[in-house]
Amino acid sequence: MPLPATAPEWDIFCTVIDNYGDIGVCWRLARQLVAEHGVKVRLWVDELASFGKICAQIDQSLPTQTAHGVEVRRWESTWLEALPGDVVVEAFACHLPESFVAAMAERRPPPVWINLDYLSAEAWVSGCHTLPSPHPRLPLTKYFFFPGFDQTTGGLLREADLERQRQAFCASREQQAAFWQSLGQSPPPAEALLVSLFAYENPALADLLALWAQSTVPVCCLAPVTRTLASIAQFAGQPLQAGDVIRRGQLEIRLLDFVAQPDYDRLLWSCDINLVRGEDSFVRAQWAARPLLWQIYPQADDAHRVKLAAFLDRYCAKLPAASAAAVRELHRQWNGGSEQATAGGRISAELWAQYRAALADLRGHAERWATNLSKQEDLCSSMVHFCLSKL
Ligand code: TRH
Repeated sequence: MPLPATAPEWDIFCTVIDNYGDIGVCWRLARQLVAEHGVKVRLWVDELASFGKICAQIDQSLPTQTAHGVEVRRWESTWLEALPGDVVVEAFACHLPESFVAAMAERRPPPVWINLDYLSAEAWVSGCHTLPSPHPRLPLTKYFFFPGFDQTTGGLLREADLERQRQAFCASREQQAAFWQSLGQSPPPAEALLVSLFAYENPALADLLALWAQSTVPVCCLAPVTRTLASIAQFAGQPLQAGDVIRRGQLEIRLLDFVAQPDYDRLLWSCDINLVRGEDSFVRAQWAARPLLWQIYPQADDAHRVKLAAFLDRYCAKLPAASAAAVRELHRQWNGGSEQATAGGRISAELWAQYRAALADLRGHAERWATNLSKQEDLCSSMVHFCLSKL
């Protein structure tokens, strides 16, 4: 479909609830719109501190700045008037300023208004993707846009060049060496099982660390400093910070500074197993085509358990039974262990051994999974095409 003669203008609104996922997704979408679709993007963000962690160029003191071709605006609590663009994306049902919505209604033609929702593998998503929701008073329609795992959804964020970049990195010792050097790290030992660790507080982490220390093969755990720091320090028996390296038995833990998004991809591409969380790192681990262990973002009403089950049903469908059982049980324990939200999971030596035995299967499976998913249109492109059809 041809693009309009002048670059379309999009406004993306993002509130940072906690963590990095909301801004992580919005920032990725914004960059891809600029780089691949010739869109002019204004990204409105209510908090720049988290943003600064995943993009070093962000200057938290500035109300307006440009990074990677994206105009970044601090979304102040007192809204200053602004003219809406051709498309307005409200990320994760963040509430748009009333006067901005009024300006949207006055614009001719009115902007295409999208609510970008959270990712879920549940079947109902297909039926809700692109559903219109007319505004109760104004001549505006909001459309629900759902990321997802099949063609009936909006797909997943994936840059056009991502797989080519991954393959080039995995084939190049020079690129890998330069990557470790850029992190201030020596390359991890070639014989070690490499694991990246990005998780929330998790009682089962103590089990994993102890099992890795007693492992028959060396394990090197690369852990950007985040909410797991206290558990790692407790395991080590000493206070820790980014840059520290500790060794216990067969386990070496390297605590890393939070890295920029593109470097986080390289970390995932480098590891044998990626422990990821939330939404965006979970998707990136799938594009890394390596086995993953997902800690889902916990929701008060336990809705996350249904989401986790829906994903595992899809992910395990084509795995041999024993490997599927190991993946399911490890995820169950890593996500609390029982149906009671307060219970903590436990990872036994037997469960870890079952998972290790499945690892070769899981590696091939992760590659096939990524290849299949990449046949689907990516989320950014499908959103652009949807908006063009409504403009
Ligand atoms: O930070 P998260 O836990 O975010 C969560 C989820 O998005 C959840 O759905 C949402 O409701 C909640 O926040 C409020 O996990 P997520 O989604 O993986 O986001 C992390 C981002 O940080 C992702 O874009 C990857 C990036 N990242 C880096 O850039 N560098 C790093 O070193 C690491 C570890 C992550």
